[in-house]
Amino acid sequence: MDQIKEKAPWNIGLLAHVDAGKTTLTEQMLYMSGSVRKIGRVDEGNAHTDFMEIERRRGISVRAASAYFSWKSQPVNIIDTPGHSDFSSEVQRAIRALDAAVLVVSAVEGVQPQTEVFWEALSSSGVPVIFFINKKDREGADVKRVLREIEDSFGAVLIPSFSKEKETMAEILSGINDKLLEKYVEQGLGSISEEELLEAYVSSFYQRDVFPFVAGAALIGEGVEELLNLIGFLARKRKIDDEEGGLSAVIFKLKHDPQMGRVAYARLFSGSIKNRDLIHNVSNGSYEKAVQIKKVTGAKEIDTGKASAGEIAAIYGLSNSRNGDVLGSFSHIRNEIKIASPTMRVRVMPQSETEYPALLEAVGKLSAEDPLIEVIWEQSSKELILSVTGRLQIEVIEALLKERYLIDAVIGAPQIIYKERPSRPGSGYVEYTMPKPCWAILRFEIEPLERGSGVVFESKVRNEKIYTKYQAQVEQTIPEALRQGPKGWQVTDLKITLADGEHHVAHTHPMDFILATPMGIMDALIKTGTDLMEPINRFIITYPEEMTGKIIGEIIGMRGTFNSPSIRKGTAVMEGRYPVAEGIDFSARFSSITGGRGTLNTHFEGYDLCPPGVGREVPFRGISPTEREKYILHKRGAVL
Ligand SMILES: Nc1nc2c(ncn2[C@@H]2O[C@H](COP(=O)(O)OP(=O)(O)OP(=O)(O)O)[C@@H](O)[C@H]2O)c(=O)[nH]1
Ligand SMILES: [Mg+2]
Repeated sequence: MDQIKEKAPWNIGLLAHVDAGKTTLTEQMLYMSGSVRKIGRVDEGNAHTDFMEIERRRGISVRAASAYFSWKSQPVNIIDTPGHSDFSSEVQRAIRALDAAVLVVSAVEGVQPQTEVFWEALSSSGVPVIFFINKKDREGADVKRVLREIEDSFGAVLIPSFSKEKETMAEILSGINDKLLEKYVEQGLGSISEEELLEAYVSSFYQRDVFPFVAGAALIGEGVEELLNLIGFLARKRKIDDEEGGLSAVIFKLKHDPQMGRVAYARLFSGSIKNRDLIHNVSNGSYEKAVQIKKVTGAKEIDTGKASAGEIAAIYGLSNSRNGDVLGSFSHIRNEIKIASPTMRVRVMPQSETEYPALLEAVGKLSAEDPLIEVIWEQSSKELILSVTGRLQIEVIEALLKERYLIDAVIGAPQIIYKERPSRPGSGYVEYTMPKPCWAILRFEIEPLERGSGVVFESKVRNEKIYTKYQAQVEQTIPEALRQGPKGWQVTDLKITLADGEHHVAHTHPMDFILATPMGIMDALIKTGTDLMEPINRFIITYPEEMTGKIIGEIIGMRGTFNSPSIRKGTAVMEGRYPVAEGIDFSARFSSITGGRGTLNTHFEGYDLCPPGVGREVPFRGISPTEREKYILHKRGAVL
């Protein structure tokens, strides 16, 4: 039994800023471990984990791709994630399925804003991290400087991989491990056995007290064997998942098979599943039967009919499940740390009206694979709208529609997704007692919160006035109620307090509070008024020093702000932020200004208030709670 458990694959993810070398490193690991016979190259469009047509064409990863290898008989499942911020949702989901992560940092460019974002997400999720300092072979590489940068920016205690000398290990580890320190100080280095050192190394790694690092150059295979040995060593010592408990699993990849339909790849953290089990999708509340279960070991899917904790299962038959959904229970699954957000939307049209059903089905599948692509069907104007994270994602959607579904879609110009925030504190009231039979009375107080706070809910009402079960319904309906504010956009960064209200023992129907909540919230939002907020990107750029004037002009022109650039050997490095609305084409303009001699890294930072005159309102989609009678009839199902 122990033997089998030990053989469960370690699930590791490669994370980094764009172009750091994740795919190249993955390729090397697959090659050195004998998993692939011929080494592929990103630059030649034949890397194994960049298998999509567009990835090969552009030389950039778009989707998280998993591959498999075995190192010294330790199976490892490796997820190569994309670094471009348009695809951060892939990283966001992958993090939940990982045992550990390799954070790749370029020895030339060093820590980038994207590195910081991923580091924070991994830290909040409690994922152990190995650093791989890549591109040591390139001119301007400085491993020591980058290691210092990591220590300074992240406050991380770095430790060489275990092959390095014992004294360094003992010194670093005794700084963390009290038992070891005592022995080291009192009895000296000689008294510490290799075994004790190994044990301290492993436990400190899993507790995120130390972060092993390896430096190398993936392109020429330098440092890759050292990394493999480290991975193999740490993987063997991992803690075994809980097989006896109830099912707790997370879907981290979703595929559409032409014959078999939707296939969900789930990492099981607890419990087990077998063919024909009725599986509870706790993210959407549905129950679905698993038609077939295969155990995934790398490229092979073995038709075992069952899978258990620690393993990856390909589950067939979950046609309602989406990527990122949790199965069984949330108990063993990390919260999803939000690092991606759709900031734009585009209209998508087929060449002819008759293709709408096929287009709708295709975008529905894309949205299930990446739930951040929201599909909005505007019944009144017959418009199909998708929310997207950026220009590159639009390009990918266009390509996928063409390649996979043979649909030549016309994609409109991107429009910014704004948000709303209450302008001031205020309150709203709804008395839903007519037309009978119904009874739900609610009074809400709302107040704006700092940007980035999200939505906070609190209730001050006792159970005698509104039963707890109804209050739970109110809370569950809040996201729905905030989907569209008075200006047509999602409302956020506010606190909602359920201040007062009442149910009626005889007249209240089960759905009354669900129906009333949006009316009460909208009443409050109209009274307080709302301010528009716009998405902001952070950027870090490098460019030849003499172009500083031009670059600054460009950034000011986009309502951007920046820190004064630092200059290293004629190359300027500048950080700052700009509104997404003004920077939709920044990447293209930047490369034309610098003539391709610069680098640009951007990522979504958050929403900030629009300056006066900026932003736009959109009409309410569907029936607004402000049209009281129509809304009530509609919600009660009387209006088609
Ligand atoms: N000189 C040098 N070049 C490297 C090394 N590793 C990767 N590269 C090059 O860097 C570029 C980007 O490599 P990728 O492996 O695609 O980087 P990535 O992190 O997967 O990029 P995204 O998936 O797009 O985020 C390619 O041109 C590689 O050939 C290295 O160790 N040395
Ligand atoms: Mg890649």
